[in-house]
Formats: sequence, C-alpha cells, structure tokens
Amino acid sequence: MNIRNIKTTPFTDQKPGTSGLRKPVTVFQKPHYLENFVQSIFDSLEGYQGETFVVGGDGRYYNRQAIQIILKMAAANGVGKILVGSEGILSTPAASCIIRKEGAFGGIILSASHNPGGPEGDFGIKYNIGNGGPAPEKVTSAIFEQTKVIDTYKILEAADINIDRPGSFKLGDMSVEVIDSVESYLELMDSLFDFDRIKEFIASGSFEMCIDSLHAVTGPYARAIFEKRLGAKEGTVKNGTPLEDFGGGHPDPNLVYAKDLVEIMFSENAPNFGAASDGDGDRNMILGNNFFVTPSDSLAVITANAKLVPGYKDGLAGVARSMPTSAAVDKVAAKLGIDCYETPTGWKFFGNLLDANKATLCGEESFGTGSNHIREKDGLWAVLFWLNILAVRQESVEDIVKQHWQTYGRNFYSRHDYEEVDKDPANELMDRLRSMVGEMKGKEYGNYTVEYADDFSYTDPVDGSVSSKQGIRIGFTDGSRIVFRLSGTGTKGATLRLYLESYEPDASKHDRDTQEALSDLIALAEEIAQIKKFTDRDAPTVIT
Ligand code: G16
Repeated sequence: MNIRNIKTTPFTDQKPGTSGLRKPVTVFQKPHYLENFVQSIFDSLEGYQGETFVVGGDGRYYNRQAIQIILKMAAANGVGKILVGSEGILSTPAASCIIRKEGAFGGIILSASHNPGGPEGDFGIKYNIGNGGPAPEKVTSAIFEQTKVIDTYKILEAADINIDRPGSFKLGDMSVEVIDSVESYLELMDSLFDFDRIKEFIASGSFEMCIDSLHAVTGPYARAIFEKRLGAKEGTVKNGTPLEDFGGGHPDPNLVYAKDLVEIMFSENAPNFGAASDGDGDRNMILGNNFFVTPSDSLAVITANAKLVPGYKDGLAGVARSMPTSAAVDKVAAKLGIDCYETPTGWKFFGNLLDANKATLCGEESFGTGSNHIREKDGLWAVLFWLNILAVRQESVEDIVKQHWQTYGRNFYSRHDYEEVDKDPANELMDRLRSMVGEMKGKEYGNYTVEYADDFSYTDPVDGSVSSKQGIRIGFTDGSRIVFRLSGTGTKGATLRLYLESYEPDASKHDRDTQEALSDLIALAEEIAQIKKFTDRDAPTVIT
C-alpha cells in the first residue's frame, strides 16, 4: 500500500457556512483545496480508524472526481469501509438514512444544494455525524481550526474505482462498497407512509400530479417511488435525469426557479398536485391546482394532520422551526399541547432536539421539512406526507390549507432576497440594525408598536451551547414581525434576506394577496433598515 504524504499550506477561506463548505467549482479545483478540507475533517475526528463512512453527492459537476479523491484519502487515513452511492449519487436524505441504517461513523456529502452547478457553478462538501445529521457547530469549528494549521495530507496512490454500478472493491486495506442509491431510502419511506392507500388513490384516476426533479438528484428516487412503486403514470416525474449542470437551471424549488412546474400548476388544466425538490433532494415545494403552499404553512398542515399518516399516528413529541419560519406551526403545537422550539437557521440545530426526542417534526421557511426518521430535511418525504394526507382526506390542496387557516388563522408570510449584493454595505446594514435594536422596544412606527427587538441568540436546550448573532428580529404588538439575516449559503458577495410575517385571524381576509397584505411591513422594513441605500437595489432579486 503506497500512502503519500503531500505537503500543503492552509487556505484561509475554509470556514463552513450554514451547511458545509460551498464555493465555486473553480475554487475546489485549485491544487490541494479539496484535499486540505477532507484531511481537516479526518484530523478533527477521533476514533474513526477502522470505522464505516458513507460518501455520495448530488451528481453535480466535480462530484465524481471529488469522490475518487475522498476514497483514496479515506483509505490513507485508516477508514475501514466506505459505502458509496452508485454513480456517486446519494441525495442528502438518502445519505442520512444510510448513515443511520448502517451505524456508520459519519458521512461526507458532496453538494452545494440549490446553488447552480457546472464548471462555472458551485460545489460543496459537508460532514455528517453518526446520527445522520449535519455536524453541529462544535464539529464544524474544529474542522475549521484544522484548516488553518494543516501542513500535510495523506492520499493512497491507486487507480480510480469504477463507481458506476453496485459492487465491492478494495482500496489498500479499506473496503469500498458501491451501493444502490435508492433502495434503503425507498424502504424507509415505505415504513412511514401508507403506500397502498396512496397507490389506490393515484389509480382512482381522479388525481393527477406532476413532480419536477429539476435535473437534480431526486430523479432516480422520484421515478422509483412515484412511478414504479406507487403507479403514477410514466412522465409524472419531469427532468428526472440528474445532470452535472442541472440543465443550466437553478435547482431551487421556489416560485421563481421552478418556473416550468409553476406554469403547469397555474394553467387552466393544472394537475391536482405538484412538487419540486432541489439539487440534493432535501428541499421541497408543494403546489395545488393554481395554489402555492408556503413552506411555513406546509409544516403547520403536516403537523396538524400527522395522525393520518401511519409513521406518526401515535402522536408527536414536539415540533421545531427555525427562527425566521412563520409561527403558523406554533398555533398547531399549542392546540396539540406539545412543545414548539425556535432554533437558528440551519438544519444542524434540529439534531439535538430530534436525538433527545423533544421534537418529531421540524421545518424551515427555506423549503425544508423533515422528521425524526433521519437527521436531514427531506424533500420527497414531504411530498409523500402530502400525498398520504390527500389520499386520506380526498380534498384539494387548496381546501385543506384554507380550512387550516380557518381553524388557526393565517400567517401571511414572505421572504425577500437581495442576492449577490456587496458584502461591506450588507454588513454595515446589519451592524447598524444591531446597534439600533437595544433601543427599539416600545417605539412606534405608524400603526405598529415594537414589542421586542433583538439579535436572535439560541441556547440549545440539550447541550446548553449558545449560538448568537443569528438574525435581527423586530416583533410588533399585533403579532407581526420583520427579520433580517445575511445568508450563510451564498458564494458570491452577500445575500440579504428580509422575512415578513403578519397574523390574520379573520377568515374573511384570508384571500388577500400576500404582498399586498404585507405591504405596510415591507415599507416599514425599508424605513428601518434603509435597504435600498445599503444594497443599491430597487427591488429584491427573489420574492417567495
Ligand atoms: C441550508 C440549510 C438550511 C437553511 C438554508 C438557508 O439549506 O440546511 O437549514 O435554512 O441553507 O440558509 P441561508 O439562509 O443561510 O442561505 P440547503 O438546502 O442549502 O442545505
């Protein structure tokens, strides 16, 4: 076995963000860049020698090359066994599922999620721990510390392995098992949902659906589950072949980037149900016939209807949502008499709550929903949850959501993104708000009175760790709220996110247009934060 010790010097920009290290492909292709980060992962871990790891990615450009490098470095660093998704494909939820099922030590997932791919696009790498979830901050910080002092990495000199189909190999002393990418995940879904009932519902002929995989990782999963297992007609899954550049698209399931699906679902003869998922399969967007379900509402509806789904029929331990996510689910939790946790943005913050059985369902406004079945958000799981609800209730998506609002009131909600703005003025905007919030309580802005204003800080109820500076919240006495954050996943400049929410208990006002219902708050956000001045933009890039 020929292990080479390669001399290297640190890169100063390898701090993991909201979800791992994301950079343009060209950065990852710099000599030693990927290798430094991978070695830093191993150097920050203890007791992994001889253990099993899972590796796979969303199929984007550089996925295959990166996997070969990681395999050889893992072998050189003493890993016992690696499970790799066939063709290098593993959706993020499938990777989480396999780490848990196989009792692996951890996993390395290659994805920049919803960011565009291709030679000029983005690439990413993140480390997941043995519970199947994203490494918590103490682990990502330890990795970052290693990246600052690294001087050598280890790699096995060996030929590439054929990862195109399942099979077993040896790389030095390490075993490599190329596994079917879909099988374990499909089995898990089958154990949670009433597949027979959904199949019957689809076969009834009165129900049509359209699933858009946006040329990203969920294609093979969606075809196997919806078309083969649940009997939806061929062609139900659109853009189902993963492409290295996602067909030139932006694999982000929202109203702007999933525009083909949106056109179909908002046409005259729209199907009853539509859904899309993102680059690595952990996000989802749910649509009805001419109807959009906000991710925050989706979490609330799923929570309220959980007892209809076999895997959740015995009740929920609690729910959790990220701070900027609307409080729609809080109302459901209150009615069910269960706890509702508010965490910072980032799925990693749900891990402890799920492990400690404090929460069963979790969700984020950024099109992420999931449960304790794995430790990642899960796009197709959310789609199946909705299908299960629809199969039982036999009502339209719109009717289900509107009835929900009647019961709980409606949380009008929207996110305005200012993408790729200059970093310095974006930081100035946030610093300015930070300096203002201490004085804001009780202040009046037109009809609004500030009830609280702060820079969100979270103390994990399980391990007591504190995460501060997680976003500026300004809450008003009428229950409405404005939140400002800088994204932790962008790779160019800064992305300012403005989250707006107002609560409307009166059902006669639920049909208002969202942007119109929030127009006073939008104007107020501009007045308080001077967004136009600091971003030099007249309007947001994306409104969801
Ligand atoms: C990641 C995280 C999510 C987070 C989202 C947006 O999602 O896993 O928890 O909500 O980023 O983060 P930000 O607002 O910082 O850009 P994904 O799907 O990109 O892995």
